[in-house]
Amino acid sequence: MGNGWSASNAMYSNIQFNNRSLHMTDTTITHVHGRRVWDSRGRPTVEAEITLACGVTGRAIAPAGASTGSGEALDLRDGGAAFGGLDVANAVACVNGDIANLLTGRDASDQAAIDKGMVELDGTPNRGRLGGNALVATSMAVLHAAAAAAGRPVWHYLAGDRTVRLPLPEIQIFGGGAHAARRVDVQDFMVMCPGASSFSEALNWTAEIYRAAGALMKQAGKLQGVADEGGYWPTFDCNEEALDALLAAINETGLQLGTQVGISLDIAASEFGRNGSYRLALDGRTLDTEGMVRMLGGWLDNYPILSIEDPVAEDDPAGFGIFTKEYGHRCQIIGDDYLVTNAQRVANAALAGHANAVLIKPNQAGTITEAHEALVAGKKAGFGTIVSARSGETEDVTIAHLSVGWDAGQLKVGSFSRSERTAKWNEVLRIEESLGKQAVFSGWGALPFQG
Ligand code: 2PG
Ligand code: MG
Repeated sequence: MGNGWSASNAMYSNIQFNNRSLHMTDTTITHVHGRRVWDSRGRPTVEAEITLACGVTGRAIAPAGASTGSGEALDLRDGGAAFGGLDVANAVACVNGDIANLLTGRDASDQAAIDKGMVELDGTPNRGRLGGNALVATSMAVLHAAAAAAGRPVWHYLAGDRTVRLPLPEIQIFGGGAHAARRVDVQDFMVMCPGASSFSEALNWTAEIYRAAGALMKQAGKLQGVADEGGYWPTFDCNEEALDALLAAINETGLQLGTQVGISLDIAASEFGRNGSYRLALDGRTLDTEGMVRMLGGWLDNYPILSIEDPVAEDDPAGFGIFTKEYGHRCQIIGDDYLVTNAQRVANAALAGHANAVLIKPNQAGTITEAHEALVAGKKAGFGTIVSARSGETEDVTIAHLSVGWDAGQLKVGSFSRSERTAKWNEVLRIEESLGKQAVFSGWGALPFQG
């Protein structure tokens, strides 16, 4: 299967084969190169390129969040006047300097040792010295190089002989929150199609919903372009109006609510809540934890919602506990800002009953190894595991491979427009095609409750 996969049939495979017949050859790192490239918000970011003794090269680009958890690995930004202080010259210099010195001569196939070495070299709890952006780009590039040396696509290199499933996609229809100037409080209004029979069918259904939502917005005179992740700009007067519009769009397609298609929300409550106090921008209300739980519970009763991410803020573990106890049996409850792709936090939350799913963002952790540890901790706890993009993305498709190779079950990438989003969906389509009859779609089985 891996041998049938060629870099040329992928739009951006991150892998360059200098000699396609090479397999399991010398995986010693001979060259590490960092460069500045640009992300989907037009901001600078870090690309790393790793060359091995056998001649293959792996390449990867760091993404960037806007609604970040305080416990995330810190991106190293230059400050100053240029590009709003967001330049990454220092992070690129770290790749070309300290990181290159550390990794040159090391074995790329020992990802754990590579990542441990970089974390130790950084020496800070938040990756602030070398930069989470420098680390994650390098860590992912090492993975791509090792996979290329093995002659396998990344997902297959990671999975080995284990069975994998194609992920259930979580796709944004309306943007909001920090990705749309806080036009509405909720950050992501998304759909999930667990009733589809395949990954590609789930995309077909979502495409129809996305189209219908755009047409309805246009009809209502409310179409005003798209937000950061490609979901329609949310010209709504209240959060519920967005939910109603989403329902109307799904109904237009004739798909069955609750059995074929459901709604998924990322409340991203850390963006408007602190110390148990939540200020809603739309109507000026301030809710306490109890009020938030009641409002979201009301939405769960009135709409076919299958998943809610960060229902309360990262500093409100008690709120996570109350919400999970009340609704965890019928809804996926995801910790993002709260769990920040950290294995220890996931294990603690599972013990305390504080969520039943975890978002896996490699750049929150800083390295591939740590992101994988968080995913394993989630699986061990029976959590849903969702590999996720950031709101600032690029053509890099690494996460598509992680979602399949790690058998995460779910993938969240943003909307159904903008090439940095469709690059990921399209890459999973290619993987699905390469699997042929062996392709299994996770569907309902990916969710941590009985659908
Ligand atoms: C999130 C992500 C993606 P950001 O909160 O889950 O929607 O946003 O990358 O801005 O943190
Ligand atoms: Mg989130």
